[in-house]
Amino acid sequence: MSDVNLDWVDRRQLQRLEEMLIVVDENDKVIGADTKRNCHLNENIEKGLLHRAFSVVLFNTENRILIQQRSDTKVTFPGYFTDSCSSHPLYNPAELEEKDAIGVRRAAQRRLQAELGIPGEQISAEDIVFMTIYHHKAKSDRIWGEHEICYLLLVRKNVTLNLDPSETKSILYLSQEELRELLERGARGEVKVTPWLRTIAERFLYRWWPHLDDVTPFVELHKIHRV
Ligand code: DMA
Ligand code: MN
Repeated sequence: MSDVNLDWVDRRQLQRLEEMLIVVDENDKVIGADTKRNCHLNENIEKGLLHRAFSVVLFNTENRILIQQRSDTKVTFPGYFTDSCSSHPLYNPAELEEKDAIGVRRAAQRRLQAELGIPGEQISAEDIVFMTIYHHKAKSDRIWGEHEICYLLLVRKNVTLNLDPSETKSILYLSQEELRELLERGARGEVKVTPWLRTIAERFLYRWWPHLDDVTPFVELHKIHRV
């Protein structure tokens, strides 16, 4: 590991590399645990290592989506514009619990508080709707990347924010048209946009957006989209 340069990463992000994540197979069956560090090294991903994750898309009551710009000191995808909050459930009993995806929804509540400072009482696990799952792989740089079975979670709520600068540099609330423009600027290389934000928008969000009052027809609990 001595050849891995982490000079730009802050201390808290370095400590978080020791978190224990949930290792799964391609059908999301739990097969073990490994560190956040090992799960995100391309050399392990190339051998098939896959972990459980989640993406939250948070809309306010004006139907604008919260987009965050990741901190410049994150290990993967620093400074990129991305979904509202993405992270991983940890390998502990509360976050491993699979009934109604409650473990993943608990993890989402924890990270909405940690990254964006949303008070726990403003978003309960019941406010977090499990929509579907996608399986994605993406390189951040030569060393680091993602390979995840990712639960896509939707929240529609007005919330108060208090950003943690080690996680999140800034946020925007965008209309559908403004998100399209951001992705176009990303495609032209004017801003950096995470590959999974583009995937989520194109595969799911543009279809859901006109129906945010009732997204239940779009819920696909037993499907894993391969993207
Ligand atoms: C990982 O997100 C999850 C996805 C869906 C790419 P992340 O790198 O923001 O994780 P964390 O916030 O735990 O560092
Ligand atoms: Mn990950």
